[in-house]
Amino acid sequence: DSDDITEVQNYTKTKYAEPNEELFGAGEGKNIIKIHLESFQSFLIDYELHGEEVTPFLNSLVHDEDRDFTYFDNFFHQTGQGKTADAELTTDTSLYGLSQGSAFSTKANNTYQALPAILEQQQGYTSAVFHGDGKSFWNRDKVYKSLGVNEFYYDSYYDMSEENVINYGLKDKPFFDESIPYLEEMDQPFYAHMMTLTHHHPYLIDEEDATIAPAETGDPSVDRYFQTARYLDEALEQFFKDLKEAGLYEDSIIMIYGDHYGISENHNRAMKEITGEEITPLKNSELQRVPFIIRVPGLDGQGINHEFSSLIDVMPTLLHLVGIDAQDYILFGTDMFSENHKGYVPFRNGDFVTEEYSYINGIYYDNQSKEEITEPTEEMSHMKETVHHELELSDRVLNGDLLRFYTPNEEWEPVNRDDYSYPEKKV
Ligand code: GP9
Ligand code: MN
Repeated sequence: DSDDITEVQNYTKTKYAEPNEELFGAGEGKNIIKIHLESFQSFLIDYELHGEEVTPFLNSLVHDEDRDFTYFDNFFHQTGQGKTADAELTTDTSLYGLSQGSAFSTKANNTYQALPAILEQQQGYTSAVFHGDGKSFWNRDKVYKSLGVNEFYYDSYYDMSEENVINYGLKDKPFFDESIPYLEEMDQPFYAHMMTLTHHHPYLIDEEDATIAPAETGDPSVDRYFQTARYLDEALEQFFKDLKEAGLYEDSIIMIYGDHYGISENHNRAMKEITGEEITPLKNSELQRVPFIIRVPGLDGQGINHEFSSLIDVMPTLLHLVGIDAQDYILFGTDMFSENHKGYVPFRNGDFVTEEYSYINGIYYDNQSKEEITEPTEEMSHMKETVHHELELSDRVLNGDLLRFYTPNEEWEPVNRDDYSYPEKKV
């Protein structure tokens, strides 16, 4: 009830990190193009296979001489069973996914105070999601109404003929290519969420799309993982060219993130070959890094930023960049550019990592020495309690539909689901 929301509110208010003054509002009025790299883990960045870079284009953004981009190399995903859907939920609401099942499936009709709705109400943004799969996968057509997503471009908006499709749906190259005209038509400023799909387990790829030989571990999905990553990298490079040609690049915040791991613990033998290291529980947690890369027009990038950060931090970071104070909202993350950003990363199962140490399966490890910490400090156990409390509060918000009882500010209007519909494309 409303007492519960007060407790949550007290917690998130205390956690709040005030914006970095230089960056607050630096992207005001700019389009936001948020690019979801399916199943993309950070170990792919700069990885060389057969003496070749796997993702030369992404690497060029990371090592950008012109310093347009900032790459967070200690950024983690926090998804649970909801996988992609959890990454969507977390980046658009700064809530954690549920410990079991997916909130997209079970909490579609909840009240949310999500990024699309806030951007529209506060700054007149139009929002859209682009994804080359059926509209009801992960219950998206229901959930997006609650998030306030104005338009949803799904399979019926794309040419789904056989040569364009593999695995779950549309290949990334035609996906980006066919999305450009829709982006051009959108009212600006817009918030566009581009969700790729080809780099998804079991990493199927047609021969003509494979431009790097598979790895040679003998584990087929690990071996192909590099081929679909290369394909995604090429698709992205072309998309950047097309955005520039359409005049949509310069004036847009471009944000790229990986949604979750692609190689599970079932592939530890092959991953030992790939990484040259035994996949211990600690090493596995290190592998939960996914890329976060961002460019804000008119602002110099920072090159590589080592701040420990995660999907939960995306929404407050974006809000501050466009000049909306995150303080009004119930958000569990903090602005990654803030001096007071909270650099601990809770995983959905209660494990967590910080810059110095990690807590995995009930054991604390020193990140440097990789050794078990046999006598954890009080600060460490306190951090564990904080993480567990935080996850529990987030669960309470979802399970109790608590945002019903919360009014962020005078301007806030609860989202009316009836205002949204995602009809098939008219032909
Ligand atoms: C399906 C896609 C995959 O549309 O988003 O979801 P995942 O299996 O990664 O959760
Ligand atoms: Mn996914």
